[in-house]
Amino acid sequence: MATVTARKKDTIHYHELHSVAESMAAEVHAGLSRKQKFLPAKLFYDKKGSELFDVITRLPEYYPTRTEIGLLRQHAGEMAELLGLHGVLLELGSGSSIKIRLLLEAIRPRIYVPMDISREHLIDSAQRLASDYPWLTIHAACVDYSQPWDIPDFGPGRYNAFFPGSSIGNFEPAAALHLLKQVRQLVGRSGGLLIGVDLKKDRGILENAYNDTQGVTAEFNLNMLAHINRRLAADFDPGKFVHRAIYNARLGRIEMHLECTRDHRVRIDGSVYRMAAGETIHTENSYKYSVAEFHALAANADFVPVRIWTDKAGLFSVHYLTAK
Ligand code: AVJ
Repeated sequence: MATVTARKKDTIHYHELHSVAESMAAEVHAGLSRKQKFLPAKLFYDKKGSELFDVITRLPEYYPTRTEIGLLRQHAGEMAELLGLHGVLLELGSGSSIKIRLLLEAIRPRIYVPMDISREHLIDSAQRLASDYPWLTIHAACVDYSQPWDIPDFGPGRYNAFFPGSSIGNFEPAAALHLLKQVRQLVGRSGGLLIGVDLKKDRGILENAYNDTQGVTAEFNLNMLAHINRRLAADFDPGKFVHRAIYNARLGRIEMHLECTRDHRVRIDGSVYRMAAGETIHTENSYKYSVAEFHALAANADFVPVRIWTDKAGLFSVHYLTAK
């Protein structure tokens, strides 16, 4: 276990659980070798990408974040009763500081364990929380959810996981199930999961949320190429790509692509990939679930639904589930 000390007084415990860099090159090569080129969505989140995502969460078209925050604010008391006080709180994806602050203040956990793939973002936000909540012990863990991981034993007590933002939607259904099973292992037999899940709805609302008029989502999508250029000494020309986001109703998911506008050859440490004008790189899936669909998925991971909160317009859902 390593300890990272920030600007003197704010101390958090830091755990490096995966060497994220090693697998990155292999995944990029594998994805670009497919007929439909593909790059995993986790590659959005370098420092710049995490910052752009923060901006996305405040866009008028991007309803999920503000709707979920509204549900957390409105029902924090009831959530605290269900999750219990003074336990261990694990968070998958240390994303929005507003959401975690609402929950931390409501349930006052003994230990808070933020887990995220973006190391700098994880440490920055953990350190800010440490200075604002001196009563809280924080163990930040850098994790790649696509690989199995374990956390240190934090002693007895109730373990709850918080997985906000509908980030579960980034996983293929089979991988989502696998991840929920993993979370079920982490929280144990007396544990629970509070999870935000974006609901199926009208195509127009969905597509607008991923095609904002200010072009921030486009910038977020394109930034993945700059991230890969920097990390793998590649030479993508982001100027030869445009952002595309469409709802695939058959599969119940928003798909984001980077469409190549002119023939392009990209060199990535020794290998060359050719792209033709019109060809796309598929960069993200964001699956949407009906309540029934999500309950079925959770049941397969040995979770039982306890409570669900949704907004009046039926845009977004927050579920509390406990171990079966
Ligand atoms: C963080 C994965 C939930 O899918 O809505 C936002 C990411 N991508 N705009 C989502 C995202 C484009 C977001 N998740």
